[in-house]
Amino acid sequence: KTLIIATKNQGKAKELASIFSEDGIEVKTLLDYPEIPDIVEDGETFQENALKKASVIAKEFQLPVLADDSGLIVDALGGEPGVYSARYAGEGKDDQANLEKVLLELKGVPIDKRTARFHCTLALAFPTGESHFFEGDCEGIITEEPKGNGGFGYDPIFFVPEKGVTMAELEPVEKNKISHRAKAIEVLKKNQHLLKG
Ligand code: ITT
Ligand code: NA
Repeated sequence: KTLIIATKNQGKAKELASIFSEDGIEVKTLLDYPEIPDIVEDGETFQENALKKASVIAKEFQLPVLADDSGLIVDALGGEPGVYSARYAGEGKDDQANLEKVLLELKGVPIDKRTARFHCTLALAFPTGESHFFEGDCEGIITEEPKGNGGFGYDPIFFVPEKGVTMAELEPVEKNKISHRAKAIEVLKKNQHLLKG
């Protein structure tokens, strides 16, 4: 059984493949179809962007398609970078530049005001136009320095209180138990019937 996921993000693709493999579901992503052009993410919400990615590819493949729109929400920054998480430091800048910008913006902000959460919206779209959303969050604190080499994106500056380490210091299997992405997939798995047929 194969599920197509409309992502070109290496880190996401790896985590999604690992989580779905527990249920014997094989994942294909847009990394397997390099000829497909980038989808412009101009929505103002995670749902808008996730739905756009999923529905464009569902129409293209004439199959059900899942998409993941996610990001880091920092309370002291009024919710930024939020839906702009992938391009916070500017178009074409990498994950390192994005996390450095968050650290710079938070310079001098005390630990108790550095609360944040990762959010994940999954959209499941069908060629008919039918669609469903599944969401997950993971609470944390933004550190003052990056730590750890695991995961991707903002993981090195995201401290997970119940684990006592950053998301990037967790083993992949540990991250995949507690992450926003894992939680959103848990909700999807409670609606397994949507994946049948
Ligand atoms: P696709 O649209 O191709 O899926 P993307 O990287 O553009 O890939 P988003 O638009 O959803 O994805 O942006 C999400 C950004 O939020 C991503 O680039 C990371 O910087 C960050 N992010 C999402 N999930 C994360 C995680 O588990 N750990 C760390 N950072 C994460
Ligand atoms: Na994107």
